[in-house]
Amino acid sequence: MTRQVGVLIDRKGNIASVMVGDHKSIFLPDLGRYRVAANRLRGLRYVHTHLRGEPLTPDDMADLAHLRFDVMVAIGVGADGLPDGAHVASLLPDNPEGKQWDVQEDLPVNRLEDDFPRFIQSLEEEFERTQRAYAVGDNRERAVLMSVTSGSKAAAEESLAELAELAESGGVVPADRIIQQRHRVDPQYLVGRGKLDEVIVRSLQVGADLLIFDQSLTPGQSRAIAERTELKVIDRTMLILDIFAQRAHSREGKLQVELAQLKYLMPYLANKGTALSRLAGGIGGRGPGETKLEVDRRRVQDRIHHLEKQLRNVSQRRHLRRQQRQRRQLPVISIVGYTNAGKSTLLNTLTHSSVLAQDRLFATLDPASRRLRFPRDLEVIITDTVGFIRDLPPDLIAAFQATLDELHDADLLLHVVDVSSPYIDDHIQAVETILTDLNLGDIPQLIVLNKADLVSPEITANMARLYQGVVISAHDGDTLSPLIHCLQDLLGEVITEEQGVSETAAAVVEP
Ligand SMILES: Nc1nc2c(ncn2[C@@H]2O[C@H](COP(=O)(O)OP(=O)(O)OP(=O)(O)O)[C@@H](O)[C@H]2O)c(=O)[nH]1
Ligand SMILES: [Mg+2]
Repeated sequence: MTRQVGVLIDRKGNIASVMVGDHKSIFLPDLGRYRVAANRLRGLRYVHTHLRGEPLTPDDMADLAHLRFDVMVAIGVGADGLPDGAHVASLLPDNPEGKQWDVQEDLPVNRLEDDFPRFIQSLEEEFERTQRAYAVGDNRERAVLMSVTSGSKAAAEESLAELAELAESGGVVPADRIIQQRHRVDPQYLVGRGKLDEVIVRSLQVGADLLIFDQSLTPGQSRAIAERTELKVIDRTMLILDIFAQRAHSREGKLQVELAQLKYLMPYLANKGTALSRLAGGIGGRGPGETKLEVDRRRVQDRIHHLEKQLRNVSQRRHLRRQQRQRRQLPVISIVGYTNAGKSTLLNTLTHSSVLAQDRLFATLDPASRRLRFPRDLEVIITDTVGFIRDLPPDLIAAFQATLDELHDADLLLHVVDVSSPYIDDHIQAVETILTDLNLGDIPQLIVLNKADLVSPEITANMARLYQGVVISAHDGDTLSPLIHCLQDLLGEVITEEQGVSETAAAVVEP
């Protein structure tokens, strides 16, 4: 007897499959027919023989994890062909030790007669009970966040913290975070296979069916990972695009987001794999205005052309509006800054208006302009626009060109910074980089250190010196007078400089 024999048994005790392998392993059949939600056990027990009495192998444990079997049993076969002891492993619900599975070795085979239905029922109940701890009061989707890095763990953690905020903003509960440090990424799965199996078990433990990578995935990787894990798989860019899709309200915003999404997703449409079809509808697959993302490549190409044409029209109209505004010669102040820094709040407090301000990333998508009259009888246009984030997807910048172009009209950029963020330097740097990329580096800029109420006065004083900024608390109108004074002075300079130019221009135009 030189071959292992295995059977798959369903919950009712029926044999679903019989497999014959070689002396040390068995090739498992495709379990596509037994697909279940990624946060459930498979409903199949896998019982197979081991010919040398060897314990469960790493391959056995990998199969247990990635196929989420109810239990994995290896029965030793004695020289007489009769069963020896059995090794039994099952996946564990969330536990303080962070264990993924439980193994019992050398059980007498007759002990296996124990009531399996009762065992599996209580195991499933325990899974449900512990999963509930991660469901935050509702049935929002839950996600495991994954980062693969060759850099420091601290940097990866910082980046995952932001990814968690993005997930929250997108309406997803970030249930757990996993980091893998490796020198070179795995070409197929980005992470090592063992780590990916750990992710599968973690998803089961926390009841997640979504896996979000902090790093960009190639279409091939996202397909391979989705196939192995049976999870929905998206990357940071897709998550940001999805948030934008949820927030787009204006016609222009919708056109821009759909264009960015289609351009980003285009390569994923090459093969109609499971990866994309699984996304249709849920997070990562939401189109603006609930248009389902088309899965047909050629039609997508047509749609991209159509959108580009419409956007050209929109931006022409926008251009006209801007010319009219320029004719009125009101100076323009544009508020820029990292997302969630408090830009919209500042606009609201300054102009007594009520544009949406929320504690979530990318609350603002559509730009808003308001008139603002200063005490010294100076009137300006002040605009609030979409927030920035590090590694803003290039397709998104390209698609938002029309919106961002408005910033070129600004006479002054108010760069709002959240002083209470531990990542203030990174945020300022990210904004500076984007401003330079957009050729806005030459516009006069004033750093506004916001949320001063959240840190001590000593810290804000230090920051003000370090960044040469004005300290405010955008919530509170009473804190804004230093900013208003500063703006009047700066604008006074800008305007006297500009008036020289526009007077000559006017002299030329007029007959
Ligand atoms: N404590 C405190 N919170 C503030 C202050 N200013 C804004 N916030 C809060 O910060 C959060 C983000 O404010 P928003 O004005 O929406 O920020 P934003 O920069 O427009 O953000 P996006 O549009 O998402 O890029 C909201 O919950 C505000 O209430 C402040 O001075 N102090
Ligand atoms: Mg805003």
